[in-house]
Amino acid sequence: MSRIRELPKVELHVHIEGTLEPDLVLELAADAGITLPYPDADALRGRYVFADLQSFLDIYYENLDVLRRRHDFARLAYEYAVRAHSGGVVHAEVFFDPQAHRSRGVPTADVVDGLVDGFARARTEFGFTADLIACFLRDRPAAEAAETLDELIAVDAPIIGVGLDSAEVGNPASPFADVFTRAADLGLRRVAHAGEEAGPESIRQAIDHLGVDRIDHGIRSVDDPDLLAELVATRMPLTVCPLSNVCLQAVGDLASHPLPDLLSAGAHVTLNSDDPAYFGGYLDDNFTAVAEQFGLDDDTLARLARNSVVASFLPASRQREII
Ligand code: ES4
Ligand code: ZN
Repeated sequence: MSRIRELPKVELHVHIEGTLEPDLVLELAADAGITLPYPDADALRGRYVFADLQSFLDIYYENLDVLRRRHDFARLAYEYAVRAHSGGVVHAEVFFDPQAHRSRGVPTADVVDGLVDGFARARTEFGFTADLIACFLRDRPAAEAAETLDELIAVDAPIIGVGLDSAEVGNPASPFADVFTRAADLGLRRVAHAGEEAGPESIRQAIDHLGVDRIDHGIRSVDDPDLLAELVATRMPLTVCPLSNVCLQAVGDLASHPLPDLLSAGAHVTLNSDDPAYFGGYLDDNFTAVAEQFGLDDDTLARLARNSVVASFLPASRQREII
């Protein structure tokens, strides 16, 4: 469907570390003299069969070893921007995981400066823009999230918001309430992964304890009609990632994805790629997959694209330009 690429879109749920393509893993490893336990990119890709979120996270964190220098993060950001832009993404609000790099001895300043370098190049070359959202790891202590926020402030990181990601089941949002309140007091936006693997109560916690502006995933809201009605009434954006949900077996297959139920309930749904290097596609691929699976008409596809602009943290003036 060529029309999908032509629709101007904003991507609201993409982990920059999840855009690390196997070819780039190999290239960066060769540059840094790192010996990998597999011979080539196809062998690495062959390991991308996931039973659940944790089995994906294990490989995702392992691959980060090749990202060491500021320049590596610049390359990562630039390559994502090139690919996303080719599919009609004009702006992205991009997650990164400072703790996953700091714990490996990579300074947060190098991570942030590298991402800023890569996106600055994309902006100059083809007008693509990006903003950064720092995610705290929910399977690490809340005190570490607080230290991470301190460090982001200390290095003057140009972030627009904070998020919460990593393993959801068994790691509730409530311990992160204080660090999210502090972020809000600093004028930062707040988002959190919720209702991806855990149930509706996880979404409820993100709203009540973290005061989020958007819910990342949120698909399990369909299991609680009262919650779903509330999300609809408050126009709470959901950053839904269909190919991710299939790959991580959050849904049995694409045909049983709750996207049509969310749409018919009137939820503020946006489509996103999550970790496109791992889940079989970028944003345009996610649009194409659901358009074909559910027979979505052009009006619905245009509505989904428009939702992504409206749910973004861009100023209203830029939103109007994009729409
Ligand atoms: C993630 Cl798919 C997903 N869920 C939770 N945390 C993540 N970090 C990177 N990808
Ligand atoms: Zn995610």
